[in-house]
Amino acid sequence: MAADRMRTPFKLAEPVRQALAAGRPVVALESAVVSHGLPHPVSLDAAARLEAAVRAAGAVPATVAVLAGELVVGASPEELARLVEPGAVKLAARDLPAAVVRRLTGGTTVSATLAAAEGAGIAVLATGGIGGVHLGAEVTGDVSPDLVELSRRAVAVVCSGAKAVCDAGRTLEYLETLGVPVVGVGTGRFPCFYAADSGYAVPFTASGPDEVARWIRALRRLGERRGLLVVHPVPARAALDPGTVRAAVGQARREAEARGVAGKDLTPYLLAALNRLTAGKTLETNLALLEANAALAGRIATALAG
Ligand code: PSU
Ligand code: MN
Repeated sequence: MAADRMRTPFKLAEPVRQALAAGRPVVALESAVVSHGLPHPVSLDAAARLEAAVRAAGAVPATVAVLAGELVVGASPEELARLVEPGAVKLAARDLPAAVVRRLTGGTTVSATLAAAEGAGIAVLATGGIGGVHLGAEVTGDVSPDLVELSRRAVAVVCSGAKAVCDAGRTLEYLETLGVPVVGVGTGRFPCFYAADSGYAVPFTASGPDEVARWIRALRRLGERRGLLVVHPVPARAALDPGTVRAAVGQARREAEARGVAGKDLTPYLLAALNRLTAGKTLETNLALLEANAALAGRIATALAG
């Protein structure tokens, strides 16, 4: 047991362990969206819906979280409930050692979830939007560690582009610099989270989950240990008008600046502000795209296992 622990510094839930051992499809889900991205208690309900969407696509969900210093891959509903309690923190990849030493409890961002997924041998991860190059990064230097982690973990990430508070063009440039392949599913455009088109094209379009699975296999055959960014636009029925989003993002950023919000507190602050400024519309859209991305990730994992 002790030796086991040293080889696998995380707790693998039994259904996830069994699926991985049998070569059945598994999808990793981040949990910063539960602890910090969505209001409580809606966020717990959303976590359950994302897991259900993965299951409906034929795969096993593995929501990653840190509970009292233990990295858990495949958190139970009871474990996830601890992420909406006071004191739960937002954990990026670089925060994991601190979380272990200080026995913290928190939601993992895409960067930390990528580290856990690769360690567990999970090939596909789903999220709403990755962190990217923030608007104004030329001054603040705020570039999400999600991008760097994507370039060094052999995990495909399904998302609706970068969060609306990011600069889509600069995010795409940075992904190119890092050597992260980007592929659109059912779109030739880089999505803008709440809106389907950021105004930028993606380098390649895949016809569906089977073709994405072929991309993942090709990366492996090439001996690459880097990720793949799979972008999937928000479902049309839930998409918001880009102009409305841009105006709300501008207002939210001005508020954050006036209050001196920065660093990893910025994203949660902006998301909450957007929800308030759009009278809940961004929340509805966020839930719709999260669910659609979880379902697509499940289909990709299934195609990869088949
Ligand atoms: N997208 C959302 N809600 C979120 C996030 C993304 O709709 O809460 C989270 C993800 O966990 C992502 C993180 O990895 O924000 C990025 O944060 P930062 O910009 O601080 O790197
Ligand atoms: Mn940041």
